[in-house]
Amino acid sequence: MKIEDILSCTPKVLSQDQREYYFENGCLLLENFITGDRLKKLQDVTQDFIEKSRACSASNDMFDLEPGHTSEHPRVRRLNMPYRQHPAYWEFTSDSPITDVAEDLLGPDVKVHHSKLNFKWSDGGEEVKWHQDIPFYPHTNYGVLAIGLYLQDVDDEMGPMGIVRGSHKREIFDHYNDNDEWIGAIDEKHYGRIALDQVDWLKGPAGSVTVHHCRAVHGSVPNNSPRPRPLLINAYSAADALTVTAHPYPGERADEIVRGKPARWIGYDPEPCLIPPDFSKGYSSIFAAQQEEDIANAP
Ligand SMILES: O=C(O)CCC(=O)C(=O)O
Repeated sequence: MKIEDILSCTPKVLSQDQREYYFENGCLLLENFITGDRLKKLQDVTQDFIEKSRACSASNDMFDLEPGHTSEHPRVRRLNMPYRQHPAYWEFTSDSPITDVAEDLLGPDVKVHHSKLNFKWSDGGEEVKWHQDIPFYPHTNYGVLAIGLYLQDVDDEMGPMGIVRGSHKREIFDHYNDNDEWIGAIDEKHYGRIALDQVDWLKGPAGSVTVHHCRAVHGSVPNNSPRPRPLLINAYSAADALTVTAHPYPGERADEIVRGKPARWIGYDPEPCLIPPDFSKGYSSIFAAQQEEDIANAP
């Protein structure tokens, strides 16, 4: 849908100013947006998954673990596809105020693309290098975004999500290195073309929500604080934006309609998008790709 058509629909939860800020800057922060029992339930369920991770000694379909993870001192990088792991996550993804945010910014017909919970553990939880999301999952148009929920208070010391304002309107960068290997990040040699002096560092109390456009350049620094920084991310697309390459997390509820109805017509945007590796052969995570851990078998 065109931006003006989206803006002409009555919003569910955002003000018109917030929607306009998003379309202009490619990002948005909603402080204290999720509160009370809904937040507490997600915090409790997440704590149970951390306990469960103690039984794992290597990354698997559920957990992406940091190299230093042990049963005594868990260090979880990511819980993969949380909404497949527990109904509380699915309820949050499919029918909550963040689904309303997706609708206010994508239009009335919305699909969920995938979900992940990035922990960015305390005392060195890994950075996420500057990247754009859309090269990981190209769609026929750019009506695609990601919404993050901070499950704990997040300050500057904890590696909050940083988003380069306005970068969604500029170029899509290469995410391969000079050897044609997928690195899931923008090579430093291109940093001169990113406006790194225009970063919004999105932080706030537990329950604050971040939104970023699929073309927005974003990343986060390591977490050197003594507190983990769990960020529950759900990515959505407009119903008329169809995926054109293999889904990184195929299967249950990938690309399921969560608002409105399926599209009858495909929406196309004219600008080209980088093609990722063939993820039908397996996908591990952005962390593994960026740290060049599994580069041979993951993307
Ligand atoms: O967890 C973060 O700080 C950023 C996550 C992110 O950009 C991603 O997983 O694509």
